[in-house]
Amino acid sequence: MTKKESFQLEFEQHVTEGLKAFPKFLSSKYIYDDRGDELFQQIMALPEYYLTNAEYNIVDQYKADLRMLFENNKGFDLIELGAGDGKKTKVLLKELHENGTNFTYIPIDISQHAIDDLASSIKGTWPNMDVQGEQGTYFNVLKELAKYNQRPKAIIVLGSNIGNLSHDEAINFLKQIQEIMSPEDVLFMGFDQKKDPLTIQNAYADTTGVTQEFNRNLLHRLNKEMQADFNVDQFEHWEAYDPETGTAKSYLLATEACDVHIKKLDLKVSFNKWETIHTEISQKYDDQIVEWLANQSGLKITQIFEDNKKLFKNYLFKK
Ligand code: AVJ
Repeated sequence: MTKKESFQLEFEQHVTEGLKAFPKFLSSKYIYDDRGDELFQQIMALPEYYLTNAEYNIVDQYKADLRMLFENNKGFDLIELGAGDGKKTKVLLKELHENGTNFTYIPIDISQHAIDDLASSIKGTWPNMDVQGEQGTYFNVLKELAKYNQRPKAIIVLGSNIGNLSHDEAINFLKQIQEIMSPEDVLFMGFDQKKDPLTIQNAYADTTGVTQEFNRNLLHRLNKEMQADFNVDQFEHWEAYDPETGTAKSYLLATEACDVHIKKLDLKVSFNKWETIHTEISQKYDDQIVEWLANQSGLKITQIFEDNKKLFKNYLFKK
């Protein structure tokens, strides 16, 4: 089975499980096809979506420190999980390039389209940069990453992408990273911070409706790829941030009772009026939670970086 086929099979199994369950769920990782990537780009450009600018500020402010932390006389592999469009990483790539640093950039993303775009835009800017993109989900790719063991690694995970995972899943993810790290390797990861709940709520319930389209893209994908007959307009985006747990949850809400047929899965699904499909969590953190996650996964926090508006933090971990 090709990578693509096994991914599709996983997707189909997930949809069957998630839509038969009560309450229903679908994972946000399946939002990201070409259209989903494009919608996420639009989200990142929203004034309400403060995360991207905040982390950009951190990388820009501390790029020289990061270069010195990552640099190594043997050269190093810069592995990025969930690279996306690489907007923030390019600041770091520029810094490394201008200082003649010896490294290979290995961007990994669930979207092949994102990887191809990123690789070609880097080739355009820095023709001699060594770039080896790979398509895959974090968990599948982490297994393959063990092969990068010839020289030190700097593993980076930006955007608070870890926030899409429950704490248990996050610990599992961090443990898998920890297992492929050598004592000299570093992990640099972004964690969006707890803050005024309204700021968070607004970041995920924008007034332009882009986030709604992003969330609805899951249903468009089921219509396209699994011959489903969702009337997508009948599903509304709903966002709920709980400041106690720090979890922002996204839902698709059926505004009318309806029956949906997913032909490819031979599955009929009924929705009551106001029934939900839970689609995403975007977890918010503080130092205590991150320390606990690190502890649970055998990692140590060695440095903390914060943006100028104190909205977001990046943590440096070692084994
Ligand atoms: C890409 C997972 C970091 O949860 O903030 C943005 C995705 N969802 N708006 C996030 C997202 C709705 C984003 N991450």
